[in-house]
Amino acid sequence: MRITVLAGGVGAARFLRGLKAAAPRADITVIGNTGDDITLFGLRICPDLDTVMYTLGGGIDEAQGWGRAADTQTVLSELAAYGAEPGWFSLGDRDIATHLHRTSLLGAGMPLSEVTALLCRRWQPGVRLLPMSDDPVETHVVLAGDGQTIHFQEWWVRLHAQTPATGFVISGVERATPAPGVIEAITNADVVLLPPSNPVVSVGPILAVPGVAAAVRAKTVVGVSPIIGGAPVRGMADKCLAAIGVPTSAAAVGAHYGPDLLNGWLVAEEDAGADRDPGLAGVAVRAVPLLMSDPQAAAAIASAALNLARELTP
Ligand code: FO1
Repeated sequence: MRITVLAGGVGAARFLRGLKAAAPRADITVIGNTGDDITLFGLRICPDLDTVMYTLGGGIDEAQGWGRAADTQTVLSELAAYGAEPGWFSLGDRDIATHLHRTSLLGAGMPLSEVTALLCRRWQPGVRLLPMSDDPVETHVVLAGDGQTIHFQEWWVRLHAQTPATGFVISGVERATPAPGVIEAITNADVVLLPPSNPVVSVGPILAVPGVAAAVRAKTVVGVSPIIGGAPVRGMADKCLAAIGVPTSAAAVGAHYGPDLLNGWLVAEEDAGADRDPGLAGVAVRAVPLLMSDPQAAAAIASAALNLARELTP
């Protein structure tokens, strides 16, 4: 079975770990969001690609969900001693090695997709990990009030998404082309899965790459709600949804993707009533336990997504 997954960070990485366990023989391609990418201290940092790579490769800091296990912060504290900015983004020493290597390969002219494949040779994530595009794309946040625009990471990490936003600009996306293999992976997939990632700033930028949404719409697509009982399972998706005027509910997020894109939508048992939402007309809604409390729970969710996909495949 060929499965293609559009992935954000922590939620997607944990779902993918479950998917690998649920479908050990499947050929899995992961298309990672690069809208969160940022250049700091001269280093190109790709949080979502790294979170997937480290999680599936066994190197993730499990408690934090991002960054390397057992990392130290010697470099960061030396930078702080120089007063180097920004002081709000935390980088571990082991993690910095990834960014140094990536940045020097990019500087030598290697495209991000090749750099990612090279980094994955070490981590052996057991999936093919592709960035959504080799072109630089960055998500910026439009702040309420003066309409000032700041990088997504500054809003998320420094401001903890507490400063109200009125929207997001996915800078560079209209000129971006899908990375090599992205459209083929979607077109050749038996099923496309949307993990419980942030629909606005994780899956949204991938779908905004020209050609991606049209390719996805032609497939059997099953999504997993990142909202349980009116609250995000993790992170601050509620703040992102509020910024674009979408209520924080499983039904509203499903309707945001829409019946044109989604064939199946997995919601938590407490959200079973989502199937009556007019915005989900024509979408097969199934209610299952959705809390990814451990790898076994993640595997059960992935299994439910695959069963629904099989049911819906013509
Ligand atoms: N998240 C934080 O909340 N604070 C940090 O200092 C931070 C640093 C960081 C470094 C590398 C990396 O790969 C991820 C990092 N994250 C950090 C997570 C990241 O900001 C976001 O959670 C994602 O971009 C959203 O998916």
